[in-house]
Amino acid sequence: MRNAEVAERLEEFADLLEAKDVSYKPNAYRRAADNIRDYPSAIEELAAEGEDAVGEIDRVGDAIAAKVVEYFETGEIEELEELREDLPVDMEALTRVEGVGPKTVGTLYEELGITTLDELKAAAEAGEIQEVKGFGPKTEQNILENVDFARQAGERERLGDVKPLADDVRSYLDGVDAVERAEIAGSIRRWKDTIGDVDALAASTDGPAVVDAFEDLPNADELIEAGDTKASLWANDVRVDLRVVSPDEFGSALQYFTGSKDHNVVLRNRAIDRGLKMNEYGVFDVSDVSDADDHQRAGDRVGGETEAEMYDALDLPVIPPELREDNGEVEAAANGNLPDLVERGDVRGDLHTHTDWSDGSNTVEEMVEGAAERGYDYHCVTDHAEGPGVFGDTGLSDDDVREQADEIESVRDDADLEIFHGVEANVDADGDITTSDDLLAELDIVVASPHAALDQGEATDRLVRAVEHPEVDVLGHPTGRLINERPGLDVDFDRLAEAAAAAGTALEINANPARLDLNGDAVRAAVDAGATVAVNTDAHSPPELDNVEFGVHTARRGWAEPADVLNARDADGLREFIAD
Ligand code: DGT
Ligand code: CA
Ligand code: CA
Ligand code: ZN
Repeated sequence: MRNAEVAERLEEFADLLEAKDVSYKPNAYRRAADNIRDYPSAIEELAAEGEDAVGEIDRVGDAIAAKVVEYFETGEIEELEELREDLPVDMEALTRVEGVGPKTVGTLYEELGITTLDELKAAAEAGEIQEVKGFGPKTEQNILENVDFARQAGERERLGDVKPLADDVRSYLDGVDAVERAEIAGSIRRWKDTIGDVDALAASTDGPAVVDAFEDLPNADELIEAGDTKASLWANDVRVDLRVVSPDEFGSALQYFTGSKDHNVVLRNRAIDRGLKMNEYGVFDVSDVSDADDHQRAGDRVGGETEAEMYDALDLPVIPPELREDNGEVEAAANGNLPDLVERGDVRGDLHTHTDWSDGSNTVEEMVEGAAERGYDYHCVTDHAEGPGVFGDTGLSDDDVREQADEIESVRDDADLEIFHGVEANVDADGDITTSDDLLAELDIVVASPHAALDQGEATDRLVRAVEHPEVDVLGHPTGRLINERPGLDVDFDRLAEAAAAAGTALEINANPARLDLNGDAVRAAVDAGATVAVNTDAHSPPELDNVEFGVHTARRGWAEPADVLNARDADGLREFIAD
């Protein structure tokens, strides 16, 4: 299916038109792009039938349908090529800077000839931007503050965007005859929130056969290189590296390529202290070997077929991949102090979810059913209360929330699990909660989240004030970050965690892969301070409840055990925590 590819072209078209100050048309292109992207069958097949068939898609008018057909017939859209020539800018990168939209890009190109992020940064540093009509020192300052973030964001992908591809690669390799075992290693196996590339590993005695099959990966766009036991390609704009290793070296390769690099350095030093040599081929006893450095495989092989053998040779238990970041995990393992990490099965319910009462897409009943299907003990309904940063009229008034309570009561009668009725209240720029205390006191559970003033930088006092509010039970997505889009609030997590622990308020790990907020490091600060965390999906539909997986692994990156996680408690335990 090439729907996403076509949608991207149309979106680029929309951006370029907007940059040239064309009104109305850009939105028509964007709506068409959305509907083509979501269309359940292949756009290239419709295009082969002609313009009328493409025009059957909702919101795709004659003009756009013609361009889609042109794209498949000629490989390009002439008008788009002309726009590109007229405005040769790196639109995708430039609009990644917060506050810079296509119009700004158009103006900065006209006035200053800016086409790239580097040029944008240089112009801001030279004070040229504030001289442009319609811009001022504040805009320039804003660009300076956000341009580096935008550059980093271009280098790494969100875990949630790459995980499905990685899963595809793994199951594809699993299905190749010559492959005995396949795994994804690297940062994906460690569940890092952003990903540089995908590291696939296959055990086989026939490298060339596996590499051949890998080149035919259905998601592959372009081959980068291929050898007998190694290959790299681009798939969905992500680089995928494959290494084929002999089955008896699979454990050592998996350990090595899982990383992190820093974790491996600590292990290798521990190996040296024990007269051992450790690398992707195994662990070797080199105490009687003089030229061990000259050979990858030297001395007596102690282990390497399994990952457990690698750690065992160093007198260590297997360290869970999420901990392998050189944050004291090797020392903890050596002392028998590794945490007994929380698992997905420990989670008994979601504390932060939405329904169609606010901006969710499903009814209370459907969401509750989704929770029941996932085997949960309880489910919390926490729709948006009106307040700063809550989009349009999606936020509920006090009256709406009270009306919703009646519906919840009726769903409760038939439900197989407990339902807690709550609200997602708003933390304003001063840390005050913008919903009345009266209403909050009537509800079972209160999640409070910052939705506005998310670019104000240092915000520890603000969030401390929110967690100290007597009615707040959970601080939702504390920093408000959106990975690769918005850095979010700058928070001293040690201080926030102490305040949360003292106030008996849980800190959310928002499991939406665009957020993962708190991140692993912040969870670690929470756990160390004795604060309680909650793994919530913020689901707006039943399938999104499955994002809990990303939250659980983020909790694990923060060394969280079940006892640290509020929604690993049973309903009584939860009630007890939120009662006071
Ligand atoms: P990424 O791709 O930037 O998200 O992060 P990783 O951790 O997947 O890093 P990557 O893809 O460069 O390499 C995969 C693993 O291979 C890495 O975590 C550890 C191992 N590795 C790669 N290069 C080296 C190296 O020079 N020394 C050591 N000790 N390990 C390495
Ligand atoms: Ca990688
Ligand atoms: Ca790599
Ligand atoms: Zn929410």
